[in-house]
Amino acid sequence: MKRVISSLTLATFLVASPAFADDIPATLSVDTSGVLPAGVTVKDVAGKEDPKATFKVERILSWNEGNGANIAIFATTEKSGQKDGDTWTSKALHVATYNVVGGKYTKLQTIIEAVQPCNVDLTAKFLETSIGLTNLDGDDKGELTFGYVTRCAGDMSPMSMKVLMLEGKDKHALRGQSVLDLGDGMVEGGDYKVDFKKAPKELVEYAKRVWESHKKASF
Ligand SMILES: [Ca+2]
Repeated sequence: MKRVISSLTLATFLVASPAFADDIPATLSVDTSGVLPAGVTVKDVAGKEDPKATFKVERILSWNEGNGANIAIFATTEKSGQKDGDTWTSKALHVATYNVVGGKYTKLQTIIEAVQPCNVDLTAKFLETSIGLTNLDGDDKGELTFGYVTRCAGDMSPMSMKVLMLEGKDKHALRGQSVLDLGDGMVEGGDYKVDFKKAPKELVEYAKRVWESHKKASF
């Protein structure tokens, strides 16, 4: 009798869980070689190619979903110069997503977050452990989540912080400030606004958990 129940349970599980939707996160691979795919240019990712700036590919995520292969390129552009005796640095974060079919790259989304020339302390970085692929709503599209912080300030103040979730051509965001620990139990920042439009609630709940676990990011 026990064996029969086990078989029925397995059959029910297979019917209730479309293998494809469940498989999307499992197809994820990460490339940190720093090399752009042959079908993508620096201008595609960064919006322009500046010979005075250093363009760096941090990582490329690849996965399969309903429309075929998808990639997400995480990159930065950084530039420094001297003016009036000061060193000025600007830095931009880039995320570009593509659908790849038959070697042809079709752009889905471009995210650019730039910190303008800054002559004090500059921070602009992806929160590495926030980067992940899910399919929480079980459809045919993966959700790419990532957070980042930016700041140009010479004093102690919270950073601008965002947690974005990209699904195909949809973009959802939490936008606010990181938490700055002032000591003696005092904190500043940590608030955010939710811009998830009509996304299923499991998506925004996941993003909020990512926010909570990264809001104390260091400069
Ligand atoms: Ca999905």
